[in-house]
Amino acid sequence: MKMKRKYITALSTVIGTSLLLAACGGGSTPTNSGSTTTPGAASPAAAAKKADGPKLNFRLAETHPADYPTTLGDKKFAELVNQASDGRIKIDVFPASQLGEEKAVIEQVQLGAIEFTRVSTGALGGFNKQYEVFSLPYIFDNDNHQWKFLESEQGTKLLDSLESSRMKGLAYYSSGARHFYSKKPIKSIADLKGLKIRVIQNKVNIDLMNALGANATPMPYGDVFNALQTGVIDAAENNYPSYFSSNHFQQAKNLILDQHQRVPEVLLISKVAWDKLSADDKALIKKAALESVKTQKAEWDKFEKDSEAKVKAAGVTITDVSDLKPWQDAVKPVIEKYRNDYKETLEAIEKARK
Ligand code: GTR
Repeated sequence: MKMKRKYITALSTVIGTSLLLAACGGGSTPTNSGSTTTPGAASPAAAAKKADGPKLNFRLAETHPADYPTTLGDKKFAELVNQASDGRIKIDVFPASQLGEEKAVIEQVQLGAIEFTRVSTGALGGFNKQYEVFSLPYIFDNDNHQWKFLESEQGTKLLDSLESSRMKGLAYYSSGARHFYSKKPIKSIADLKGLKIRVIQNKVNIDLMNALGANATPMPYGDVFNALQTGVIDAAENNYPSYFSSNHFQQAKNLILDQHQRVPEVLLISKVAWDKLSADDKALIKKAALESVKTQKAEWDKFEKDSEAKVKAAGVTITDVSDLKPWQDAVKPVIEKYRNDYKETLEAIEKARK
């Protein structure tokens, strides 16, 4: 599986997407909505397609496996788009990083080679500075607080600001709280000292690990399991669903519920693909994305509980943090360092708290 994933990623990068599409048994690059293919110009595969088949065929890249809540959200989105367009628009969801790791996928999305993706705002922080705000520690009290902000005017503005990075944000998805997990026992901040901790690549994450006395080691999500196994890293951090579904819990059996970040997910489309769509298609895609949030949230709540139960049953040592204050104090300098850069957003987050 690992080999296959890497192989497909390399294939996609080296020889471009057209061959990959053929290998995957279909797909066509977007044409203007409603337009028909010029007779004679179509590929044999396209010509063989039934006349009443989809006119627009897109790909959606997803890091997580097929049963993960974000993937179920993606699939709901694809289904709603297909229904609302009477089968004219088909979006194929490629789970389990089949189209590449998040950073590589975002680059392809910027070029228009992949049309849709669902990624973490943590990964977007490496491409759009405004998104680093979500990696700041303890800025949200809980999921409700976060959703109040995400659905506010400023939250929507942030989603729209992706256009400057050649993407168009469609909707936010839930992602819970992130916690540290390590091969060695971690019972307090002091235990993080000197640990090599894998993070999603962005500047805030590096500052955050430094503030906690640890060493940040950015690497793709798909490499973390092996890196833990071989001792390249000592620890990593994520939410319950990722900790469980990635099997990281098998390698790093000590989890501390410090809730240092709440980093939402984003469903987005390439600006290249977006600009080719008709106004009607833009509207139905946006509507379907927002409608799919309900499914994703419900699946998230279920999977989060289920993951917690499963890692407990697997014998993971879990340390609860009853007082977050020492953690919040330790990372305050990170927030102060970035306060001016994200002034407007941080104020809106503060407002959403009340
Ligand atoms: C998960 C997130 C993924 C990916 C991963 C990571 O929580 O859903 O999209 O960003 O974290 O740590 O790389």
